[in-house]
Amino acid sequence: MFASLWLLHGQVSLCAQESPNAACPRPSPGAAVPEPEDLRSHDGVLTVDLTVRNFLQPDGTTRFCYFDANGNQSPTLRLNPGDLFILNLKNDLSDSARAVPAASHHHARTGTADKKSDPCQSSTMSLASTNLHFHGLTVPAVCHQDDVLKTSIQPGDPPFQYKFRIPENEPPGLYWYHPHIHGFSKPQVLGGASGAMIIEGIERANKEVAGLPERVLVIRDQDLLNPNSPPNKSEPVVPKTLLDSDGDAANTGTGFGKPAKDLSINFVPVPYPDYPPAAIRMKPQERQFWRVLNASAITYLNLAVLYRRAPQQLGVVALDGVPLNANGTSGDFISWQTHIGVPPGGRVEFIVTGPPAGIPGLLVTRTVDTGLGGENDPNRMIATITAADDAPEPRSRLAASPAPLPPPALPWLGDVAPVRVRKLYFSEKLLDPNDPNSATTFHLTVEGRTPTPFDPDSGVPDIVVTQGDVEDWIIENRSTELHAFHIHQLHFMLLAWDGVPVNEPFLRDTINVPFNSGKELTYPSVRLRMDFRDPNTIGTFVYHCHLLEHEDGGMMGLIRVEPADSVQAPEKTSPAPAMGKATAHSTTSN
Ligand SMILES: [Cu+2]
Repeated sequence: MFASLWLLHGQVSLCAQESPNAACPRPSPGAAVPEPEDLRSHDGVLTVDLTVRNFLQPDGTTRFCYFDANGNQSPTLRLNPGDLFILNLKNDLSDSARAVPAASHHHARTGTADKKSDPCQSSTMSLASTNLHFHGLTVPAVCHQDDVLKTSIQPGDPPFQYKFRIPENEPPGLYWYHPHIHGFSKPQVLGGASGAMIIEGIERANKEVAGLPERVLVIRDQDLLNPNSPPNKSEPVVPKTLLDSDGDAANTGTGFGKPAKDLSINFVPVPYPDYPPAAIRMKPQERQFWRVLNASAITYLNLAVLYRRAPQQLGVVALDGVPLNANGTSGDFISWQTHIGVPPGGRVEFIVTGPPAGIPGLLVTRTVDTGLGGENDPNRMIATITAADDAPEPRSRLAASPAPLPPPALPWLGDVAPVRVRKLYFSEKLLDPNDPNSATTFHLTVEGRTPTPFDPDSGVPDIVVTQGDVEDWIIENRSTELHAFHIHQLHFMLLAWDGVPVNEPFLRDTINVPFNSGKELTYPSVRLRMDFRDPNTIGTFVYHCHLLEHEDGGMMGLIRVEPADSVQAPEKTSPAPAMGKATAHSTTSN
């Protein structure tokens, strides 16, 4: 396998049009859902050699693939708290990728003279550049660890080494890795550049999952395989499909119609318009622990499991890599749900019981209303779930009698008073306000400042925080589409949704911010309690919308967390908008 892949790759470099599938193989629609290869740490160390490659497809799309040293694609990286992690990343991206248009409004730096420059101080961010973000981990935002601002590896560079220790207090759960090159995140992630990462020991946090077989399911999106097909005749007729300014199918508001992107599950595509489901087999009524990552570039999920069309109870144990009982007071808490929203970048880990023999099961995503300006995320099947006595067990099983995790060292975030409140807002602006199809710029702005797209060359933080502090952030959405707020290096707690307090005694790192319908007097918002207490948050990093075309288009901000004993450096200053809220209104699209 290993040798033949390399051989095929050599051929493809010369004639990318002729045998691209062989070089970056993906399962066919309807295939059994494969399990990603597990790479586990040994004696406290996990060393991984990863190569990223891209292959132009006959339909003009480009696949991006991570291969490990044995030719496995997108392996799951499994580490324990305290383990040393060493990842040697080789950039083997080729220029053929130039055929793929990048985000239309990126602010990429494409320096020419620094090809041999330090990848820790790179000014080159192009479609052939790469780096890694370890989404959800509380590790420092410095080069060779989790910096994405200055780290950029070019084709031809020697393997670049990521090396850090997983913090002893990193919560056990599902994390992930993906490239974070500003301006080019969307085409790379949409092409398949992503993989799961597991911090082991969730059975130590919640003994309800001890001994369960575990299954890692990575749901990605990709360009439509059949973009010109009419919807399946079994679907209700929806108004004519419109395209948004990114060229994606716009929200029909019906739950049906052409989706903006196809989905895949562990790389098995589930293409529009018939959505032939992938196949999962389980032993009848077996309890399994499913660890689901939404690695989509722009697609929201709303997962449900149906047996004979009846929604099943899913026992949610963790969100975004953190067990729901991490507050230390809720015992072996499980939240039973019949559907679970997962934004791009989000993770959910839940207990599912297989169907009885003879009862057909389905994993589906229900429609997500992304707002008037959003993409279409319709109802669709993802996989059948078939019960069979001879179904193979998942490769991995959680420990049966684990030692409990030590109690948290810090007071629960929900019990800490914030030292200040900040307000930020998402907004969009059409280049030509009279042309809804003109280019859009995307902004994530601190209240009172002038909305501008993220400038990777500025280096001046939009927000300066002191390590040790806890703050409340109100994130408003002044645009007509849903956004997914994400911040690197830390987790937060949702306190209020659209002004209404919620009881969520658990953490997230990615949260939907409801869209502006234009029918309310105030903008919709979320209120978040942000945790800057961990010393690993010291440094300069980003917060952004996790819809990658928005991130690439500038919907991102820079934060610096200063050491507790330092004098604070100034934040970015800009004149206040001349007309207050009127100016803010003019920045919304439509
Ligand atoms: Cu967004």
